[in-house]
Amino acid sequence: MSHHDERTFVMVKPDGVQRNLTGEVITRLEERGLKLVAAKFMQIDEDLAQQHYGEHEDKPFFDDLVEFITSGPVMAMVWEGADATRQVRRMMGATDPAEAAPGTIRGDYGLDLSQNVIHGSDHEDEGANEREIELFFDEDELVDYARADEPWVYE
Ligand code: RTP
Ligand code: MG
Repeated sequence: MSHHDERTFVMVKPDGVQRNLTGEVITRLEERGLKLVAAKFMQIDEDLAQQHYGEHEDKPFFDDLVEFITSGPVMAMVWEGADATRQVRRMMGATDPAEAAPGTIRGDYGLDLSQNVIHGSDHEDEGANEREIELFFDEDELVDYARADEPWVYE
């Protein structure tokens, strides 16, 4: 990991998995030059969902959010790259797909505020990326490797 790289937590939500968009999301992140360092296809239980979305526990939509994110399997991942957290958020687009720009993942595939395909750590929430990575992955599940194209992608 070079000095300007950071890691961010990304998840294809249950709607994205059901709609066969897992590969599309991975392809977009790969083609953008981000590097995959961990992936886990898994079912989130209620306890993990409540921790992951803990910042929203007082919001009226919290119970629906927990129910939705536990409604089917997700693809949880860690991606690495320069300014990765913010870059992924830009690629995701606005939370509400109706407001998300065309060309963004939510703008192209999102259906509604719940079924918005993808989660990414909030770049405006300091340390959210590291907290979420720790919540979903053990240290030894983060794969340390060099990729052949690393020198030219960011230079
Ligand atoms: P996410 O955490 O899932 O990546 O989404 P986000 O940062 O773009 O949006 P956030 O404010 O963190 O909200 C988390 C998820 O809660 C649902 N939501 N519902 N009914 C509502 O007003 C409302 N607001 C947010 C969305 O599914 C959003 O992705
Ligand atoms: Mg969020």
